[in-house]
Parts: sequence; C-alpha cells; structure tokens
Amino acid sequence: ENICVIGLGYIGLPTAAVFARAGCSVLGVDINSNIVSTLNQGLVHIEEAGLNDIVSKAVQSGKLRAATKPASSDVYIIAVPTPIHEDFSANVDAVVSAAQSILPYLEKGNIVIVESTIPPGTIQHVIAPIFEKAGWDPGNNDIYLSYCPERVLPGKILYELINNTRIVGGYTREAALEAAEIYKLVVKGAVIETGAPAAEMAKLMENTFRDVNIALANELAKISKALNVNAHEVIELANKHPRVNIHQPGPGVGGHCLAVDPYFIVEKAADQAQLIKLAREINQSMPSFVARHVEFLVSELRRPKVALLGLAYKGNSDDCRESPAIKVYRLLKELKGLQISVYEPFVNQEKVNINLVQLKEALSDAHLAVVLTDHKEFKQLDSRIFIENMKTPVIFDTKNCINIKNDEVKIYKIGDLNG
Ligand code: SAJ
Repeated sequence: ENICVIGLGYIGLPTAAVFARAGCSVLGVDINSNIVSTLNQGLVHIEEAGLNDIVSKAVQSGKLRAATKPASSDVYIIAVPTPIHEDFSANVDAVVSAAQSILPYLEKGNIVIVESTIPPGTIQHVIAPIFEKAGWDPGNNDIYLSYCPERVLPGKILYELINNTRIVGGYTREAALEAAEIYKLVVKGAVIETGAPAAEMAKLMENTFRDVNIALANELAKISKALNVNAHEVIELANKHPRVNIHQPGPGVGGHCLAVDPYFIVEKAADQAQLIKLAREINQSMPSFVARHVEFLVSELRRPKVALLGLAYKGNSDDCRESPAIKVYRLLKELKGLQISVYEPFVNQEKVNINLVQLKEALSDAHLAVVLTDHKEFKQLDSRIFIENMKTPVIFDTKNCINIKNDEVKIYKIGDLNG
C-alpha cells in the first residue's frame, strides 16, 4: 500500500512511522522544509516516547521518506492542525489546503482520510465540496472519503495508536469499509465503522467530557477553599463510590485538544452548549486563580523570589501549546517587585522565549517554588534540594505531584490553601 500522510506533527509523524513499520510505503508531507529534512535524516523534531527509534528504523528501511509536496498514492491521510481564531471559531484552513494539495494526484479508487479534529459537519459542508468542485463524486465512491479522528494521548501515542479503538466515519458506507481496511493494517484495537457526522461529534465529545470533568474538579478546588475543606481529600473519598470519578484540579487545562475542541461544538450550537462553554471559562480562569495565590503567599515579603517548576502543558512533554503554566508565568511577570526564575527540563528556551535555568539556580534563595507541570522528575525530588537551596522551603504544588514528607518543607496544594 502507498500512503501519503500530510502533516508531520504529533499525530502525522507517528502515524506515518507506524504504517511504514507495517510494511507500507509512506511519504510524509509537511510544508515546513526543516521538518522534512530532519525526517529524511531519520531524526524527529518532537518529543514523544519511543518515536525516535521507530522513525529512524522506518527511514533506514526505505519505507518512510518526507517531502514538501504530496505524490501519487493509494491512500491520503490528512493530519494537519486546526487552530482556533481569536473569536474561538475553528480555523480549518490547513485541512482545506491539505485536501486541495492532493487534487493533482488523485485517481479513481483512492482513499482520502481526514484525521484532524474538525467542527461538526466539516466533512459534508467543507471537505467533500473541495473534491466535488474538482470533478470527483465522493458520494458515489469514485474516491473514498472518511473522517477517522485521532484519539491518542500525547506521551503514549505509539501505544494508543495501535491499541485504542479506532472510529472510522465514512462519507459513504463503502468509504468507511475501505478506510477500516487501511487501519486494520496497524490497529490491534477494534475498528468501528460509522458515518462521518457521528465520528466528528464523538471525537469532540471525548475531549469535552474530559474538559467538563476537569472544570468540575477545578470548581471543587475553589469551593473547598471558600468552605475550608481539603479538595484532594474530598476527591479521594468521593471516588470510592463505584460510579464517581472526579478528575484532578490544577492550574488549568492546556494542550491543543481539550483547551480547543469544546469550542468547535460551541461554535456550531452556541445556544445549546451551555455547560461546555462554562467549563471552558472555569478552566481558563485557573491560571489567574493560581497567580493570585502565589501573590498572596509572597505578599508579606519585601523582595520575593518565586521559582516556577515546569512550563509544558503536561508531564514529561515539551509541548507548551495553550499551557496554563505559561499563562501563570505571564501573569506573575506583571507583578512589580517579584523576581521569577524558571526551571523546565523538556523545553527549549528559544521556543518559548522565556529564560530557563537549572533547578538549583531556580531554587536558589527563592521564597516559594510553584510546581506547574507534573514531570516525573518533580515527583522524585527530595526535600533536601528545597531545604538546601531555597531561602524558605515553601512549595505551592498545583499538580499535587510532589512526594515529600518532611515537616521542614511547607507544601500548599490547589484546593487546600488556608489563605
Ligand atoms: N488535566 C487536569 N486534570 C486532570 C487531567 C488532566 O488538569 O484530571 C489537564 C492536564 O494537566 C493538561 C490537560 O488537562 O493540561 C489535558 O491533558 P490530558 O492528558 O487530559 O489530555 P491531552 O490533551 O494530552 O490529550 C487528549 C486526550 N483525550 C482524552 O483523554 C479524552 C487524547 O486521547 C486525545 O487524542 C487528545 O486529547 C487529542 O488529540 O484530541
């Protein structure tokens, strides 16, 4: 099978590599020529467990190569980003131009699959018309058009790509069957055929489910503070109930998925999507909730120094897209007289344009350390590094991930602050 994967980001690159490993001849396409040349050297430009290894083997075997333009193929998989505009509406321009970019190479019987997250109705109202205008008739299966959302968790992408259930939403029933055959080359989990509209909505609801649940946990953290109970204890107790699973409060919801996808539903059904909209607002309010507490914790000090630990939106990741930690940093930057140091082991400082230092230097003479990302390294930190380097060993652990049991270190968490 010849497969052309358009977009070599967090989803496209692992997808291309997994198909190449299965023996398909894969061409990865990206408009960024740096990404293309990096891949052609067998290297990867993103941080993801296990990705280096599988990509370098696939390139060495000759099954995976990259280019800035598509080429004639049996299957085209579109995995480009869908950012949001300032007004929170979806920007599907990249998906549209990816679809247009394959038009010169399309042949009868080709399979076209969109994996990018898109607002409900996009396949029918935006993507199918692109092919129809070019003289194709996907409704009558001269090409097979499907929407097959990616559902993999960053950090576990290679495992989930293979083992998760895959939803295959055909523009027609036949298109779903054709796309399902392709995924069955690599997916060990179930491959479920459905229509494109249900697949679009299922993808969005999965992330919305998580966002709404995290908003509930964040609201509980705020309530607990007001009512003087410990949110973490409440969550642990409530979750002993067989049908309750309260999520974890934190500094907010980041990443390119949960912090974005719910808006795609709000955009298309603003009157009905009340809870979804409110959940977004609650989660968006968390960075300033955290910043206010930091301000409170150092309010008595004359020249406070605060060390921020972590900028990525989630643990063991270098991804800072929509990261609440960056928002907290920016809010704290605005406070006069506050000295801020930042330690972030995964992120390149040029990428975020924030000065990063080593952990000891960040903690040195600090009055407060604020943990904003649950990197594994932070979970393993010993009390000594805080005691020996900080002016006062006080931690505000917004991710509830520090494992220190030493009374010399004072630890505050979101939802149990006595302030
Ligand atoms: N978070 C909390 N509390 C929690 C869980 C998460 O505050 O209890 C925060 C995280 O710190 C992070 C954000 O939420 O900032 C999102 O992280 P995540 O690990 O929940 O999810 P993502 O965004 O990395 O990946 C999600 C996944 N969706 C679901 O779990 C339903 C993944 O399967 C999707 O493929 C991905 O979105 C996507 O690409 O859509």
